[in-house]
Amino acid sequence: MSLMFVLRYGMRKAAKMLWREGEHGWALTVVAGMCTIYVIRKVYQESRRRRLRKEWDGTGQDVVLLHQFRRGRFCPNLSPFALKVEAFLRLANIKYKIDEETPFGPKGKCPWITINKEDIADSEMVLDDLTERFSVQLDSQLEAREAAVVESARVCVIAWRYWLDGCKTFLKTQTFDRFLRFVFPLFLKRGTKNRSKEQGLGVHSPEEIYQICKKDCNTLAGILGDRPFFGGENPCRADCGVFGQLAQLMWNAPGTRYEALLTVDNPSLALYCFRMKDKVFPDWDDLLAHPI
Ligand SMILES: N[C@@H](CCC(=O)N[C@@H](CS)C(=O)NCC(=O)O)C(=O)O
Repeated sequence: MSLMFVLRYGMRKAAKMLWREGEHGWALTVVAGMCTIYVIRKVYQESRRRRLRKEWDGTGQDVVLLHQFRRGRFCPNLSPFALKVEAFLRLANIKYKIDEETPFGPKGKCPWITINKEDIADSEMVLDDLTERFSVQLDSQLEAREAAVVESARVCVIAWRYWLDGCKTFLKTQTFDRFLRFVFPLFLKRGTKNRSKEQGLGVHSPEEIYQICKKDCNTLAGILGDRPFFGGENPCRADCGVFGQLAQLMWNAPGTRYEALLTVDNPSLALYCFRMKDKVFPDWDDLLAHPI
């Protein structure tokens, strides 16, 4: 007796039983409805996955597809890591395109890239890969000790995130349609509170986070000194990471004491941000999203 026969026989028997017991008709309808929704959802997901894969893979040989959040109103990206990758692509003269439809990648984080049909997640791993793949020489002017000091600036991750203030600045600096503008505050506050605890920063009080951030800014200002860029006369790879972080304070925290950490307490860092903006993103204003 073949397996198919057993399955078909079992299914026919089960269907007969359910239909015979009329009072269970509604239950059958619900189950059948749920199964249909499940199948439609699966089919939709699969066809979307295939469509996207085709698009990503068709980006072009040696052209990077950078998957990131949509443009912000005052800064091209609210992800410091995405801004870092984009700055690197520009400094290294690597051709790239932007995808805003799928900002979260294989590791569940933004940004990530696709290059020559390969997906790479985590900004630092992206930069490692691209440096090797395209023989990028952004750090060639640095001596060993200088390179180590600059790297310490890069790992000095600024303790500010767009979700730290219950998403107030997030809503102010990003663009959404009316529906999302209404819905986001309802869900984001709670969601981001939990995420921030998992990430680590959320266990500190707002004052403690501010103090951590202040200390980091002072350290960065000390490392920069009176040089135009962390790499010296020209930006190096670490400048991309530092700029990605500082740009969030400079442009994505308007009117807050975090912005003042640069504009008032460490003007050398504010000037640095403008210098990087002019050098790497001369089209900054064109990239910005405008209120919907
Ligand atoms: N180490 C990662 C960090 C990326 C990251 O944390 N991205 C944030 C956006 S700024 C994110 O995707 N957060 C979403 C989440 O954690 O669920 C990198 O350098 O790319």
